[in-house]
Amino acid sequence: MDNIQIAEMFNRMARLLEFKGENQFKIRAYINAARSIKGLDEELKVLYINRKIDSVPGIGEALKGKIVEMLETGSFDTYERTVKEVPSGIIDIMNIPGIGPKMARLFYEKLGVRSIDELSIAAREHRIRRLPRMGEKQEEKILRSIARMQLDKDHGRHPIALAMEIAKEIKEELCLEPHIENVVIAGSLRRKQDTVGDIDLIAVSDEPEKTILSFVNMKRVEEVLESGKSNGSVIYSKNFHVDLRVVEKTHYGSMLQHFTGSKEHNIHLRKLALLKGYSLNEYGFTDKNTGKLIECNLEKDVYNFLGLEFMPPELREDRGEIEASLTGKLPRLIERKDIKGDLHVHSTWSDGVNTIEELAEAAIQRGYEYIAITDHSHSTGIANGLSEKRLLEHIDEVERLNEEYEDIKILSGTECDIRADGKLDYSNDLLQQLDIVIVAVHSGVDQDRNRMTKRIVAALENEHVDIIAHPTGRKFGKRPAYDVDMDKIITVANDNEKTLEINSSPWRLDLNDTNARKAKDHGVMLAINTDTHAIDHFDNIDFGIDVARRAWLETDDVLNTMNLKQLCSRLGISKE
Ligand code: DGT
Ligand code: CA
Ligand code: CA
Repeated sequence: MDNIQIAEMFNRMARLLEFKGENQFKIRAYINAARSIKGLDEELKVLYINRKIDSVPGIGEALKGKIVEMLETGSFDTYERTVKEVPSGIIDIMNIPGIGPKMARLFYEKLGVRSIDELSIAAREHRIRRLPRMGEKQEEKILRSIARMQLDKDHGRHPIALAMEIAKEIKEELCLEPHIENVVIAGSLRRKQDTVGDIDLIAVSDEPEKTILSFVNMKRVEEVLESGKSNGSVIYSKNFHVDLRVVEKTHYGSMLQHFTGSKEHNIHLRKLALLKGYSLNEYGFTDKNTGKLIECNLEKDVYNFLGLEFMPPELREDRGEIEASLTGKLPRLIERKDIKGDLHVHSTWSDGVNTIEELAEAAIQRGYEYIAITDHSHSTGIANGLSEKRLLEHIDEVERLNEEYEDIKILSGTECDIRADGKLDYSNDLLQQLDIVIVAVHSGVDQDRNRMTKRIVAALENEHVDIIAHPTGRKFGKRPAYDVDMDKIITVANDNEKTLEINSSPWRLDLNDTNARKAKDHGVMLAINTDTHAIDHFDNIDFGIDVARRAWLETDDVLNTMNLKQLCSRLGISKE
């Protein structure tokens, strides 16, 4: 940890204590210490290594102890305990500009508000303005701050698909150098997060300085931020920040593990290590008594040393994976080979660029057992949606093609609009004639939470509906998710045995990992679909699988891992 991070942690602690209404002296001590630390010339890390923490002025003994704890473990015990006493969403609320601990406490005590979501609901229901010292203006200001925060959060982050392309390009360029043995992806990109802040790479080489030179001199580097002995940092084209660490083989496993993160996962691992009497960092385990360093050249050795099974990077978020590993209960994550077909595909009948035949051929090439052709319905007037008459012709055409193809089953389907009032674009009579019915919201996306939730619930309660596509409607860089009560959607989906989609388009990735995990935990099935509009889009399935893996999904959780027979039985399709 560097000085800024340590100071920030003390500031956070002060805010937590203030929220809890603790003693002002205690709170001031943390704030003052944070200020002194920010003013230091030397890094505490360095002082610690040289055993000089005692010489730092303006900080009491107790807080110095906490600094040492942070340097060794990434956190400190009283912080961890305090954080547990405060609902986790409260910390997010205190981070909203203009809202401090006192206001957060007021909202919590008077309105039971425990998260930004709940705060935003309370403001929209005009419950904030009725509180003491609050009013209409404050209420509006809070809503504006929340909206701005949401955009800032996405700002500067890149969709995984773009980051992956850049990372592969860099890897190719660097691997041409004779002194570089390999380049591997780490950080959030290796964990397959849907967006990444920056790209983290590890180069394996015996010549670190030469490797860094190659890195900072790559063709498309626009600015060099750091060029150290074994680490570099650059701005690459398209405004990508890229970090590189050079590592020798002996501690490759330790470095890869550390640099893959997440930070929260690493902090948890370090705690386990400390319990065993070791400190853990990117170089390996250090025995606290003897000072002896144990390097891991394989990543799995880091986990095994702690008595854990190796775990896929997608799980490393400290969302229960370490506990699951300790009890041998890690999920067996879904893989590409488990996918048996694609249930959301557009053809030239609406706004796709390929004919049904071309799509069927491409699906056979991929080894699929089935695809569903789900062209748009007509209400939005865009996307060349099908009228009732054309839909009937579409059904006939699919039936005719099924006679032709032996290697694949083509399901006749629709992506039917859910209108603003929750009604569907086609009559039940018509929907009944289809093999599969996907429904989705494409218009009126600004509806308030209540109406949007009711609208989707109404669609889920229609007996002919099978899947809801891209359930929150978010599009990176364009619009955030609709305001919708996802818990309610999940409950209704479960009651009615409906499937929620993970849309694999890299601009959507919707549901996201946390919502998909929630759906799984409530027994709801998911379908990983590509929403293909051109045969190349079938490849996007990998991005959907990434989300599914981050959501802990196993084959049983995913509709399109079923073989054709199982699928037909689940969808109630009699004709095979
Ligand atoms: P990003 O870039 O915001 O999408 O997310 P990450 O996870 O790639 O974060 P980044 O690039 O800041 O750091 C890469 C990894 O390095 C991170 O996942 C874990 C490790 N790391 C970075 N800072 C810390 C830290 O303060 N403590 C610990 N324990 N690990 C850290
Ligand atoms: Ca990163
Ligand atoms: Ca980084």
